Amino acid sequence: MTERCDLLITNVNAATMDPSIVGGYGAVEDAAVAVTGGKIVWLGPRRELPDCTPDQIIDGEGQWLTPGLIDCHTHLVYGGHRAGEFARRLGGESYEEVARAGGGIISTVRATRAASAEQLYRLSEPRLHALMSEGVTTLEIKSGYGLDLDTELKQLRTARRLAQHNPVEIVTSCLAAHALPPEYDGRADEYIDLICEQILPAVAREQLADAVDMFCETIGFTVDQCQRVIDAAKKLDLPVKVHAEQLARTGATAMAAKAGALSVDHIEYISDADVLAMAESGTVAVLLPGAFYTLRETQAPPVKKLQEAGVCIALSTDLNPGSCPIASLRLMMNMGCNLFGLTPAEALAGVTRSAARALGLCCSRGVLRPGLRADMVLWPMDTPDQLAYEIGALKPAQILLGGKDVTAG
Ligand code: DI6
Ligand code: FE
Repeated sequence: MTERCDLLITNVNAATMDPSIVGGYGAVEDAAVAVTGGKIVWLGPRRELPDCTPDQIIDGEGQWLTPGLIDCHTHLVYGGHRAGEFARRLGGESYEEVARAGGGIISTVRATRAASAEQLYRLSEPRLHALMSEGVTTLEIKSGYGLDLDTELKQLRTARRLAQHNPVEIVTSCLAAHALPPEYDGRADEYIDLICEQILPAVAREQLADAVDMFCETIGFTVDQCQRVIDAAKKLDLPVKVHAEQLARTGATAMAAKAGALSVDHIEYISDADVLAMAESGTVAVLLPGAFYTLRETQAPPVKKLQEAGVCIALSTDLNPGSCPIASLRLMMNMGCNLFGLTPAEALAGVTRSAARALGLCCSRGVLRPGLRADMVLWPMDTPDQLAYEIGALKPAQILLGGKDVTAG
């Protein structure tokens, strides 16, 4: 390869997360990485680097290089906050009781409907920056706090605008089937009509969503209602994701696996049969330890059974005002280990290659391999175990998005 390349990163230890390379991190020590046109064109031991003429060289000074982190499940765009509700739950009220008493998601819906698009943008950008400062280069943002046509569109447009004005990749999911809006009290099937006949077609026309999500739960929608949303999404050629078995077993995961969903998220209450169905369909398990922690849940998802069945396991923040007001993906790695028994390497896989798979993006990112995006983070650490082990002080030394330096000043 005598030709030039845009960038050469040398003198680094690469945690490629490539499952074809031996070891939990797919590590290549004393490596070099060549980048052209925003993509990795060569990666391997530095001593094997063929002649090349880079326009720019980064000396990694022996630091570790990982894929850019991916947060595959957030509700980052919303108005208001729910601090008062947090105090009520500490006082003994359950999440369901608060929701049934008109609080919960519906209180954030009121605040989000009342906020202008500009206000929503201003409220959401600091949450985005918090994740980016941790090395997040791709994230997913859901709607779901509008529950009417105009506000669902307002939320999704805000997410697209955040992507236009920040050096980060953002994909979106329409989660209009998040909760029943007060104006449809007792008329859930009619609200599902609105989603299938008006909201999803309008979202698709404006290409505002890359997937469709739904809350299939005792305080959300039934399997039959969610199946209708899945059918409508398929008609629009949009992939689906499901908030499933978070608070009880409902049959949501079985429905999602049968539909070939990209992912099922939460899944604390899934059965052994659900695990096999996910293994069969290739549906990714997205674990959300922050919501488990915040809701002081005690039933953990069956991680060992998922691993034994070969189900792909991702980790995410579920950043939202109610069940996880925590803008830290690194803390989720730590919680994934401490609360769900993952190893540090499995936690990093959960926020890189598995998270990419949960978004249908594994052909473009999540692993350091030739042909994939040069989304990479340089870390001043001795071992990648430190990413799940310590929270707060260990910050990225450099963040590259498509080979471009986007490290915040
Ligand atoms: N499950 C959750 O934990 C979040 N949404 C969902 O479907 C909670 C959202 C909120 O409480 O605002
Ligand atoms: Fe969620």
